[in-house]
Amino acid sequence: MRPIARPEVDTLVDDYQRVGFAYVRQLFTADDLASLIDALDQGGASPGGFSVADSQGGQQELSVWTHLGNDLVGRLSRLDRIVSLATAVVGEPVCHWHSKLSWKRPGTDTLWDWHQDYGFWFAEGVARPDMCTIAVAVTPVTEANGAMRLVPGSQEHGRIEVTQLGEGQGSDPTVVTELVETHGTELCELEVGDAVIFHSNTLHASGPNRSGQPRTMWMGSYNAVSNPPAEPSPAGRASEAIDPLPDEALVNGWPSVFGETAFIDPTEQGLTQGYDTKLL
Ligand SMILES: O=C(O)CCC(=O)C(=O)O
Repeated sequence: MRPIARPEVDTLVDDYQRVGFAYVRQLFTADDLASLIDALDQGGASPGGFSVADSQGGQQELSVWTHLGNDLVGRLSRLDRIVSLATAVVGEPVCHWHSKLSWKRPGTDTLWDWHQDYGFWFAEGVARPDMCTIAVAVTPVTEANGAMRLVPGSQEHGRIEVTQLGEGQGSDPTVVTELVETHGTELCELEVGDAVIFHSNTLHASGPNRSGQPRTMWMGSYNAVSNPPAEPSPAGRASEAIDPLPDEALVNGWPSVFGETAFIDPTEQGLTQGYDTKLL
């Protein structure tokens, strides 16, 4: 794993504050992620998966977990290089909110409607949007296979109301249209191991996978320690600052890839967030 030097982090924090997101190219190499890549059934469902409806009648697939075990995915969310980036952009020690895999099978028409993550997290009683997500490409992520689009500067708008969009959920479309027209959008294409870190109020969306290859991203979300949800979370979200693991913990010594991970069942745990949700 390449070293991440202070000037790179400073530039990243500047970008994040200015436009609401920043890239870290080759945060991991494909070799660093090889065991995770091998463990995923790239053409089909990932472990613990469920789907949420989108506005066009599609079902967007993902797996989510909050408890971090000693397995590979439990360690990934606690790695020093991840936690230190989240801490740098949030500006204080962070706790783990949740981690997920978000994937699009080859030739599927599902999409993520325009939304801010904080729109949903606010509904769990979190007072401030001092939260971020780090997305890492597990496959190449391209326009053809459904890369995210982000709206630069949208984090400055503040929270937008979440509204029903067909069977799905997303940010109020009137505000989205205005922000897309005034700020434009940026396509977020990633090579395997590249990362993008984005603010919880940054508007984002992604389109269908029209390619013959799957599109998979790991996403870790983090919250400022001083910003806990109002009620104890039904998902068991953490409230203590993460004690980071050395980066080598990703490649050495873990007992399994997913063996200690308890995947969230959103229907059982009251976390459907208004989406029409199905277990896979
Ligand atoms: O996977 C994607 O394209 C976006 C996922 C996303 O926006 C989310 O999980 O909130």
